[in-house]
Amino acid sequence: AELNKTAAVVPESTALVPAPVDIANKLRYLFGRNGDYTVADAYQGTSWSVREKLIDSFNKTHEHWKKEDPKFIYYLSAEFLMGRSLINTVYNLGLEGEYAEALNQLGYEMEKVADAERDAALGNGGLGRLAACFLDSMATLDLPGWGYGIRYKYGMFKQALRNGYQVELPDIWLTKGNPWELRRDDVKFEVGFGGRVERRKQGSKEITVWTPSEKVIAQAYDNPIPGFNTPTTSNLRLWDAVPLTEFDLSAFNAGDYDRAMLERERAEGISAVLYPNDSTPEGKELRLKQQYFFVCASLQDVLSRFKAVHGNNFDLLPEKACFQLNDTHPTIAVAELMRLLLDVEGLDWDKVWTITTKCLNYTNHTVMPEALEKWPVKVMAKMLPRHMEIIEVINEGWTKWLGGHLKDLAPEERAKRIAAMSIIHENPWNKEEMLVNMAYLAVVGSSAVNGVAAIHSNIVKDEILNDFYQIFPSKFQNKTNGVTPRRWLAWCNPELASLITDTLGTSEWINDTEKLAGLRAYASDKAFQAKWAAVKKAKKAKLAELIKKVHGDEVNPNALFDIQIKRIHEYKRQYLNVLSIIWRYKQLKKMSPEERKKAVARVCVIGGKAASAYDMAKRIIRLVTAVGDVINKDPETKDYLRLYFLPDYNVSLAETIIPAAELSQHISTAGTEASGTSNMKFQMNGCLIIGTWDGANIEIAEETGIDNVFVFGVRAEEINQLRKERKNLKTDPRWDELMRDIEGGMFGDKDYFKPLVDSVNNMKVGNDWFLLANDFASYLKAQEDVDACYKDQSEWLRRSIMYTAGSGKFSSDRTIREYAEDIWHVTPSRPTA
Ligand code: 7GP
Repeated sequence: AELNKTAAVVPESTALVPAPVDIANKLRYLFGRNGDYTVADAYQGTSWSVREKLIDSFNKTHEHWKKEDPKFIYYLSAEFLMGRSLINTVYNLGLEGEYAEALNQLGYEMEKVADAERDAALGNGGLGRLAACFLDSMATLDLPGWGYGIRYKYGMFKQALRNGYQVELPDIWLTKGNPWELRRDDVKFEVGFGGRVERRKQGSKEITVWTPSEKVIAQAYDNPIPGFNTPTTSNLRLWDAVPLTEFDLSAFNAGDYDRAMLERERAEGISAVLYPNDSTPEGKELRLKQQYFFVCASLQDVLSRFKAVHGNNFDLLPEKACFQLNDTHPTIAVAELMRLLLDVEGLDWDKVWTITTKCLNYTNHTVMPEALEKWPVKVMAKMLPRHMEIIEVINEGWTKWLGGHLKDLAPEERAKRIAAMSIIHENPWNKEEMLVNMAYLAVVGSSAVNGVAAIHSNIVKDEILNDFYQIFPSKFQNKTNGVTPRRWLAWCNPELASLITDTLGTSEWINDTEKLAGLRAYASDKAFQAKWAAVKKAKKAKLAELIKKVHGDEVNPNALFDIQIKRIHEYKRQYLNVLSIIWRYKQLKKMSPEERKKAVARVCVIGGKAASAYDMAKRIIRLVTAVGDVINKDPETKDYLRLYFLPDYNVSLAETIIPAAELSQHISTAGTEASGTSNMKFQMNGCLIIGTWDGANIEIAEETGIDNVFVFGVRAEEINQLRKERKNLKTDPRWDELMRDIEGGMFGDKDYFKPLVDSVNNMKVGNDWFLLANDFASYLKAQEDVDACYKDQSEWLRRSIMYTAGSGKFSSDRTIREYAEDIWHVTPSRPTA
């Protein structure tokens, strides 16, 4: 019988229970704890209490959106690097006073309690963290929108150091339960793989039937995303893979225990681990399986909600839903949306193609050629036979259309161009193998294609996808990245935030970062500079504490804190940084004690993970730790120079490091870093930048005033030519000396460092691909400029203030507004408070 739905009177929220009581209740009834709490308990009690407020807000928002039926943006991403949630949730919901007070009454400090939370590390680096910032901004701007991804059981590996070498440990993050998610037992979809495709007659029509050989269930988990200063709480829906049948009892009864467990293992394997790669794809079948798994579930989910309201009126779909493909990882969506509308809904090809291309858009996040995903046709045909057929038909239509479009070209030239733009093409390294080029599929199947900083979008147009740009110039756009000023300034640096608020007389800058420009008026004000310096000093003390905890060393709190944190990659050139540190060390060694006293003291910090299979990156980490081992112990220089590798760099560590940084390094070879986003976080926190003319550094320099930034190195336009000439480069004698030092065993581990030396050795054709030697001298010069500036503290502080003042553009609110207006055509819809 139907339940009497109107009989239940649901109280509107739990908000009436005082927070301290509620926390104690949660501990009592969820964990069986009665007093004698640990900090970890305090975290659990607080977060399960806050969760209820979050869910109230989430429910209200979604009731409102259900009623209004606005157009939605769905952000499809294999990665969401969310970090911790407690502080963000409490502050975004405006509950900080209430909960700080409650914890005080129980004898705890919010900051310490928050520290007990594990990071949700379902992403590798920039791309995944950008997705997390975007969700914060979408909710804050009241944009109807959800994220869709995978609920990995194990996220980004934990990095530890053993004897100075990276070791990878599993990230076991769900064992203590996750208060920030909500399992939706009513939301699950079947996802199939493999099997065969047949045509069958159905009346007068021929239909296509795909019978997968393997099926799993995608189980939805909702992760509410609270906006700031708004009643809106949106959603990140993550899929967990579970078996169709819970347990094969007959196999078990027949004594075959392994077979009884098999289906569960196979299913759970799909959402088990995040591929720990940044910029390089891991060409494994499981990865394609993961991609299809979450795309298939997400599209079915969206279509089922659409149909519940609009029935089969699919012409309306592009007015109600659009999807952003976060790099090529979700690109199978092109074929999957086609399949669902063709085979399941029975629409015809032309209509389906129009709908599909209207609904999808694609963002490119890297210029690294190895990261442009290509799947062997064989693999795709086996795992997704129907999708392979659809891609073949798309490609036939596309190449045929191209033929017409390029009819004025000479036949040979035309054939060449078509071959170069075909979605399915030969593997250049193995002519036997055919590949599906996912970036090409994404471009052909989308309405808009964008890069993530001005220079990068130009490289996308002029180089990476130039053929396509020539044909569809208006498809290509730029959307310069941004970061959320909530997490990356207001919440991670409350001291600076309150100084800014006091000075500007308003906290409106948290929603409108352009207001930070008001700080420019105070940049040279000595009294203000002193306050600004005091905040930086306090944040430096926190980082010094952390260094002490990890390495056992006290560092000079008056030294210049010089930071480089990001994934370890040859193109990001941590190696170049180390070389300049070695050079600095050698100079200090040569100085008299008197001379040394005049030198600018530096504490250098490097942090970042190397992909597990990236051998050269691991050697770079070992070089950092080896150099640190030598210089941190040297009694002559240790007051003037330190180098620490901080292991397990992640979102939470960044929240401690960035506010403390005085100089940050963004020194990629020009034209290689698509944008960078930590550069924006450092800028917001008043940290000066030493950097190349690359990615978003350029726009940051424009906003901050180029004279305030330490820019060095060759320009992107010169790179191709310089690479050709690299083997004839006359290297700087200082460079040669450093190469000999490392090769000669100055830091031990000679043999292990040999490939590193060889990788930038000018004697070998094609080496030093990232042109470290070319930029070395100008980098050292820029470092001298840094020292000179730091000696003039008032000038340094003026610049520091100018950085924060110039960071208005780099709020992800601005980025998201641009996506919403230029690509998504989604407008705000705010529930009433
Ligand atoms: C990164 C880019 O390297 C970085 O420059 C950019 O700021 C960030 O995306 C956000 O747009 N790319 C990745 O993290 C990545 O994995 C390969 O790219 C797909």
